[in-house]
Amino acid sequence: MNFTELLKSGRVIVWDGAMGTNLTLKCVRAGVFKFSCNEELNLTHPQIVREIHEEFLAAGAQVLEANTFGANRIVLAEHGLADKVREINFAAVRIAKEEIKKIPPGGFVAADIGPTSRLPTLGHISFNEMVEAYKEQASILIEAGVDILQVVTCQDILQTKAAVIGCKEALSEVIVPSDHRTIALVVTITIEPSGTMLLGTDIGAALASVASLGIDAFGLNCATGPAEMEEHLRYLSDFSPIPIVALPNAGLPEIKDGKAHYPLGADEFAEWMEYFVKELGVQIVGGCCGTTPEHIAEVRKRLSTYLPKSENLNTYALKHSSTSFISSLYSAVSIDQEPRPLIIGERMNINGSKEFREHILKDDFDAAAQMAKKQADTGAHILDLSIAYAGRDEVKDIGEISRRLAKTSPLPIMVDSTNPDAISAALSHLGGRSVINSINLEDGGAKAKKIIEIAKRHGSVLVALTIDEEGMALTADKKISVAKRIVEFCMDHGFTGEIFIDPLTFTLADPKAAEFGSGRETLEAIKLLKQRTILGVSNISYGLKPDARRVLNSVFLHETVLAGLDAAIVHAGQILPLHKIDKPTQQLAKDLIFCRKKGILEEFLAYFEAKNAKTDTKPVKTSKKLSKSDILRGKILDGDKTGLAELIKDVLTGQGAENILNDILLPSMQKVGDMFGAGELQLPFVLQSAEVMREASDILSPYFKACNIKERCKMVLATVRGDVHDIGKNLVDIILTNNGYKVHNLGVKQPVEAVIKAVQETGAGIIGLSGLLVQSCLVMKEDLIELNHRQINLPIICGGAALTRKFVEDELQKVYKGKVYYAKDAFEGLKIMRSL
Ligand code: B1M
Repeated sequence: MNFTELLKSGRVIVWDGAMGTNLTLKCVRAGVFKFSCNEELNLTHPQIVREIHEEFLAAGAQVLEANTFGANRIVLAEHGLADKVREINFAAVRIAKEEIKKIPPGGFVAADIGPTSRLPTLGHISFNEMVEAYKEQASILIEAGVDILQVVTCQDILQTKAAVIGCKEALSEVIVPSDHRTIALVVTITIEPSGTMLLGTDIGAALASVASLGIDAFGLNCATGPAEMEEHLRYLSDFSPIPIVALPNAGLPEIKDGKAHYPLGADEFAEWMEYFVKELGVQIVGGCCGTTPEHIAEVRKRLSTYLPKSENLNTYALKHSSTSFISSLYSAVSIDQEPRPLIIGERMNINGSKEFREHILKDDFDAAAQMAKKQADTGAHILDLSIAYAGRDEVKDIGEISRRLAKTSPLPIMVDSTNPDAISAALSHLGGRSVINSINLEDGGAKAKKIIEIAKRHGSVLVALTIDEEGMALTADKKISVAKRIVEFCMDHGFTGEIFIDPLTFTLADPKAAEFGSGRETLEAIKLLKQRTILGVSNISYGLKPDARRVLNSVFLHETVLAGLDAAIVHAGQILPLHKIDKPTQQLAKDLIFCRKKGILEEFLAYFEAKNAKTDTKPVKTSKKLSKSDILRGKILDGDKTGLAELIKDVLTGQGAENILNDILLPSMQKVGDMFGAGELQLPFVLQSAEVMREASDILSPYFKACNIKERCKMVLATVRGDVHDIGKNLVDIILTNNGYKVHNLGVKQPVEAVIKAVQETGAGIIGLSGLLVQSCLVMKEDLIELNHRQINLPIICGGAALTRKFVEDELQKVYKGKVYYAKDAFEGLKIMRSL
C-alpha cells in the first residue's frame, strides 16, 4: 500500500516527533557546535540525524520526517549555503529512507518544507520568488524519492499558498521515480496561542485558502500544545473535506533555567492524541517541538490497538460540509448565504465609484484600499475589485491595490478583470481564497482557458458570463445554453471548483431592451439555471436618473432574490428596503421589469419626472398621527437614528425602560429579522436597524431598575465563535452591570479558548454565552464539551434567538458536568444570576 492509499483507507497514521529540539540536544551532548543551520548537519553530521530517526522508528513511528525544514534556497542563502540546496535535500532523504527500510514494509518518508524567514504578505519577499524556491526544493525531494511533501509550520497563508503551488508545479513537472508511488501533499499551519496564525488568519480562512488548492491532508503543527489546538481541530473536524493532521508541541513552552522546557509528559500527550483521534476524527498524529521518542511510543501504544478496527475509521468524508468558503487573510465567508443573497460590495470599481476613481487617479492606493473596511461595515460579504481604466496600466494598478487589500480588507476579494496578467498579479498578493470575475466565450474560449489555469493554480472560485461568439445572450434559453457550454468548457479544462453563472442584464433605460423584456429573461434564466447564480443588479437601471434607479434596482433585486439569485453585486446606497417604496411605484417598476405593457418605459420615466424624487418614504402616514412609541418602532425598522435620544426620553415619560425594551424595541427587531428572512429587507438595512437598536439600548441603560447587592459576582460573557450578533449580549451586560455584577464582556466571535483564558485571569464564577445563529447552538455544545475536557464546570447561562429551553436543558446539559441555564432574555439572565 502506498501512502496515499493508506491515507484513503482512513487508518490512523503515527508520525515521528520533533527534529529541531532533538537535534539541539544531541548536538550539545556530542559537542557539535559549529554548524550554520540544522540542515547542514545532513552533510556534516549525518549520524546525529540518523540517530533521531532510529529512535523514533524504534518508538513506533510509521512516518519519518527528513531533516529538510529549512533546506530551500531562501533560507540556505542566508547561511551561505545556496549552492548546496540539492546536496542537503538529497542527503536528508537518503538518511531517512535508509532508516525506514529497516522496518517491515509500511513506513514512509515525509520531507518537511518550512516557512522560511520571510512573510510575503508583509512584502518581505515576492510570491513568485517563493514559488520558485519551493518548486526547486520540492523537485529535488521528489527526485530523491520522498513519499510525502509536507509543508509545515506555516505562518503566513500567502507563503502557504506559494509552497503548495511550488510543490504542485514540481509534482506535475518532475518524473516520479520508477516505482510509480503517488506522492502526497500534506500541509500543517501554525496557530499561535492567540488563536490565529501570526498575521491574524483564523482556522476557517486557512482551510478555505489551502484546501481549495488540492492537497491530501491539512492540520496544525507547532506553537502550542494539544490543549490549545483542540478548538481548531474541532473546526476541522466539522468542516475539513480532507484528512486532519495534529502535530502539537509537548505543551506550551516555558523558560526553565534559561532553556525552553516543554511541560507535557508522554502520558498526557498521548492521552490528548487519543482524544483527537477518537473524538475529532484526526487521522495523522505525531509531535512537534519538545516531543521525544517516549511521546511517540506512548501515542503508538494507545493507538496501535485502535488501528485495525474498521468501525473506528476516521469519518471525515461523511462529515464533509457541502458549504464552500472563500476567505480574506483573516476569516472565511460561505458562498452559500442563508438567507440569500451573498452580497458583493461594488464600491471598488474605478468606473462605477467616483471616490475610488479619484484615489486611483491620484495614485493614492492607501486611501483606495481603506475603502474595503467601509464597505465591510455596510453589510457586504465580499468585495468586487475592478481597476481597468483607459490609459492606465491595469496589471501594475491591480498589483498595488491588491498588495494593500491583502492586509486591510476584512472581506474576501472578487478580482474583476478579464486580463489574465492582471488576475495573476492580484492573486499573487491575496493570501485568502478569492473569486475571479470573469470568463466568457466571446473569443471561443482562448482567454477563458488562460483564466481557468489561473483559477486552478490559486484554487479560486469562477464567475462565468453568458457571452459567446455571438455576444451577450438575450433570451433565457440562450443564457442557459451558453452557461451549459461554459461549464462544460471549464470541466474539460480540469476546473473542479465552484462556478457562478452571471446571466447578465441589459439596462432597461434602453428602449429596445425594455421592449424585449430583458429583465424578465434574466429572471427566467436565474430560475432555470442549475449552477449558482450571480448578477450585477444595478446594471438594470444604468442611464436612468438616481431616484428612478434606486426604485428599479430595489424592486429588481427583490425579484432576483425571489427567482433564486445566489449572489448580488450591489451598492447599498443604491437600494431601498421594499417597505419604503409605495405599492403603485413598486408595481410600475415590476411592469417595466416584466415588460407587461407597451410604452412602459415612457410611463416609468414620466412617473419619476412628475413625482420628482419623492419616493423614498412611505407617503401614507405622517409622523403627527403616530404615537411616540410607534415612531420609535419606525426608527428601528427604518434604521433611522435621528432624534433618538429625545424620542426615547419622551417615551420614558409614559412607561418604564423595561417595557420600552420588551414591548417596542425587541418586537421591532424581531420584525426586522422576519423581513430579512423573507427577502424583503437586505442585509445593509438590517445593519442600520441594529445600529439604532444598539444606540437605543445605550440610551435606556441608566433607566433599568437597579438593585444593590453587596457581593459582586463576576461573569465572563461572550458571543460564541463565528457569530457577530452582539446586541442581546450587550443588553445582558447592561442589565447585569446595572445590578451590581461585574461583567467581563469579551465581544463577538469568541473562541472557547478566549473564554477559558478570561475565566482563569478574572477568577469569574459564571460564564455567559450568547449566539443567534443555528450554527451557534452547535458551537455552544462544542464549547461545553471543551470546557468539560479542560476541567471547568462553572455554571453557564446561554441565550440567543435560535436557542430553545429544550435544547439547553437536554442537549447542552447532557454534555456538561456543571449546570447550564437557558435565559430567554436578559432579565431571565438576571434572575438566574440572583438565584446563583
Ligand atoms: Co443576523 N441573523 N445575520 N444580523 N440578525 C438573525 C439572527 C436571523 C434569525 C435573521 C433571519 O434570517 N430571519 C438569521 C439567523 C438564521 C439562522 O441561523 N438560521 C441571521 C443571519 C442569517 C445573519 C447572517 C448569516 C446574514 C448574512 O450575512 N447572510 C449574518 C451572520 C454573520 C455572523 O454572525 N457570522 C448576520 C448579520 C447580522 C447583522 C451584522 C446585519 C446584524 C447584527 C448586528 C449586531 O448584533 N451587532 C444582524 C441582526 C440585527 C439580526 C436580527 C435581525 C436581529 C438580532 C438582534 O439584535 N435582536 C436577527 C433576527 C432575530 O433575531 N429575530 C438576525 C435583538 C436582540 C436584543 O435580541 O440578540 O436575540 P437577541 O437577544 C435577546 C435574547 O436572545 C436574549 O436576551 C436578549 C433579549 O433581552 N439573549 C441572552 C441573547 N443572548 C443572551 C445571553 C444571555 C442571556 C440572554 O446570557 C448569557
